[in-house]
This record gives sequence, C-alpha cells and structure tokens, in this order.
Amino acid sequence: MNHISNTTDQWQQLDAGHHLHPFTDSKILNKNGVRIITRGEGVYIWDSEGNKYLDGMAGLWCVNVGYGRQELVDAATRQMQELPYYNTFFQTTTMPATELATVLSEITPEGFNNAFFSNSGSEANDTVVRMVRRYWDLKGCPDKKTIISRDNAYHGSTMAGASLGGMAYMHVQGGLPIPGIVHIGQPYWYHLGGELSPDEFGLKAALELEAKIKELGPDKIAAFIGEPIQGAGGVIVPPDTYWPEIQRICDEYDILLVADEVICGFGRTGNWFGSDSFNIRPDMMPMAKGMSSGYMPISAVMVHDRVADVMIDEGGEFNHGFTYSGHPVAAAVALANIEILKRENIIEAVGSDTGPYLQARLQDLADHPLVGDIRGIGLIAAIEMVKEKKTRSLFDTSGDAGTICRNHCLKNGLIMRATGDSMLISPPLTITKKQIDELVEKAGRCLDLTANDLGIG
Ligand code: PXG
Repeated sequence: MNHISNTTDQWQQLDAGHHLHPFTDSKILNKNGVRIITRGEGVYIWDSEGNKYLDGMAGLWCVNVGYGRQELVDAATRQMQELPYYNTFFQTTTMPATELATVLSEITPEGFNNAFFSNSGSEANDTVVRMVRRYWDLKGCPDKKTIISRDNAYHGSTMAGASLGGMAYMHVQGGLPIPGIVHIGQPYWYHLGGELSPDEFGLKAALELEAKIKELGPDKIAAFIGEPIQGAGGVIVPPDTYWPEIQRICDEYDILLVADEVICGFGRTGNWFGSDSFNIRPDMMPMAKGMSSGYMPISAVMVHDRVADVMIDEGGEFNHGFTYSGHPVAAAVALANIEILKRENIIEAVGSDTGPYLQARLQDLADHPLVGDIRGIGLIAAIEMVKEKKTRSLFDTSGDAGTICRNHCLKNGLIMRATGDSMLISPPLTITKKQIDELVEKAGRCLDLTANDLGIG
C-alpha cells in the first residue's frame, strides 16, 4: 500500500475524499473523521490510534470464531495457491464448493440436502425470492408470487433484500418495496404487547399472518420470511407461542417458510441454527456471516428436499447465479471455520455455558434506572433503555439515548450497536466468562454515564 505510513489524520482525509460508506451520512462522517480499525485478536480489535475495544458485535454479527485465526488464513492461502478461482457454472465445480455443500447438508436439519451459493446475505435473499417464485411456477401455481415479511425485519440491502426487509427508512429511498412483497407486524412484545401476556401477544402477532393470507388469498401467497430472532431490528426475541403458530399457518395454507439464518446461524443462539432453537421447520434457510466468520464473503440458501426435488426434477435450467457462487477460497475458509466450530465445541458452550452466563450477568443490569427490557438467547442480546420502566414508555426522541450510550461505549473500549434505544450485543462465540464480565461491567458503566447525561436516576 502506497499510504501505509500515513497518520490517522491523513487516512481520514483520504477516506473523506474518496469513500462513500454504507448507511452513513457522509457529510457528518467527513467532518468528524472516520475511525480506522487496524487489527483484531480473539474478541478484541484496535484502531489506528492504539485504542483497544472489546468487540461486543463480532464485527457485524459475523466473526463467530473470533479474530486472528491462523487456520483460516492458512486455508485461504492453500486454496489461493492451488486454484484461486473457478466458477460453478457450465457443468463445473471445485472441490471446496462441493465439500461445503455436503458439510452444510450435514449440519442443517433433516431434509436440507442442497445449497445454492452466493456472496452475501442480500444475494442469498434475492435467490430466495427467485427460487420461491420459480418453485410455485413449476408446481402450476403461477399466481403464488407474494412473499409476506415483517415490519423492522432486515433481509439485506439489494432491491429484493431491502424490499423483504421491513425498514421504512430504506423503502422511502428508491421506490421500495418491489411488487409482491407485503409486511405484517413484528413479535415485539415489549412495545406492542400492551396489556397482553407475552404468550398471548405471540399468538396475536402470528395470527396477523393468517389474516394477511386470507385478505390477499392463499392462492396468491408464495412464502413467509422471518429471522428466528430479528437482529438489526433490535434483537426481537419472539414469545414462545409465536413460531409454532407461524408454522401451523404456513402448513395449513401451503405457504413456504423461509428462516433467514444470516445472524442466527452458526451457533449464535446455542444451536447450529436459530431454527433448531425455536423448532422451526423451514423450507429454505438463507445463511451468511458466521458461515465463514466474516473472514471471506460467502452465503448460501439451503434448500429443503420439498423445494429442491421440484427444482431438480422438473425445473430444467434455473436462470440465476453469480460469478462467485461457491468461490473456492471463500468455501475453503468456510469449511475451516465450520471445522473450528465443531472441534472446539463452541456451539455447545454457547448453549450450555457462556450463553446462559451472558444472559444471567445481563440481568444484573435489570434494576438500572434506564433499563426497561433485557432480552436474548445464547450470545445475542439487547438492553433496551426507556423513559419510564413501569409504563414501558419510550423516550420522546427515539435513538438519542442509544447514540449517547454507544458513544460512551466507544470511549470506554466497548463496541455495542444501538438500534433506537436498544443496545445490541453479539460478541464472538469464543468469548470467555471473564470477558463477559468485562463486557457487562463496561456496559453498566456506560449506562450510568448515559443516565447521567440524560439526568435520570
Ligand atoms: N439477513 C439478515 C438477517 C441480516 O442480518 C442480511 C440478511 C444481509 O446480509 P448482507 O451480507 O447482504 O449484509 C443481514 C445483514 C446492522 C447490520 O447494522 C446488520 C446486517 C448488515 C449490516 C448492518 O445491524 N445484517
């Protein structure tokens, strides 16, 4: 790199001059100067000024095996030396792509025996839209095109991904959603549950799906898509009654069920997949992030035999795919990553040890005057700040407390992401109990500082 000896200041100037960032107000960023992350080891990252942070977000919900894994570097190096690229079009494959498809079939639930590869969660969800519609065409139901999703869902940033997503602030930019995608409410008891118990509300939220199917006609509805736990939308853990009722409705009306495992997959909830934790029986599972622990971009849609058999036996050519579908280097890294998850029993630890420990330790913050709700499973969690605990009432300007808290976290060496006034936690799955103590202690201190700024407590 020509600019390797630059100071932070010089990097910031280059970045401000030439780099447009995702989901960023560039004018503000360019004025304030970007943070430059230079190194990672285990659960920690460092910036160009030498500041150390506990990465409570595993990058962007993805560095499941932690930073600095030489084994993943070696897997990439070996594959780059042997064959840096070949495609999977034109009756061809590479060994890592085929092996990864096989391994994914082994770790996913019964009946998932085929993988379609792409490079990001968004592309996986674009693939879902095309495959769902193709499936129903092949079944002789060409009118079954509409996909039902949920408010505040996050399924990516491509045209189809953002349309499946339920983020209104994304829809207003670019004329979204695309036709044939509709949304129902989210199973967010803490804000939407009112006087209902969580279980009552879970049923009510699920029944919105049935009402929407009846309103539009079951012969028009192709699929329902949901994250087992909504991630970017604020770590919304549905009440226990929710997924069984969604499953019943999808079965009854012959609607495909798509579980978006991009965040929940690869151990985050203490099982291989969120679908395992919630006993969901999906027909398709888009997955990405933790599949390679973010060391290389790769994603897949795992396709249940119910759909794959039709696509294979009756579909002829499926006119869809990407230059880098099943990229051999990314696939080799994903294989080595899955090997680490298995060999080190990381997912078992999340399910029975570190996950329950994080959730229990977070409860120590429940009495904090700012904290309204603490929710999570395994190593995914949210701490939601509210104006008044008793009435579960929000701050007048949602997001201010979140921004204040996030800034205190950064100053105190902790990365937490804020969605509205919820502080989100999703650390590398290798985090130790001692590091969880450090995370919770720092989070507590930052809540105190936030309360102080807001004049609460
Ligand atoms: N599905 C889910 C459930 C996701 O969380 C995607 C699909 C899209 O994946 P790609 O690889 O196309 O980004 C995601 C991505 C945030 C944040 O701020 C979350 C995501 C991406 C960027 C930011 O929490 N999730």
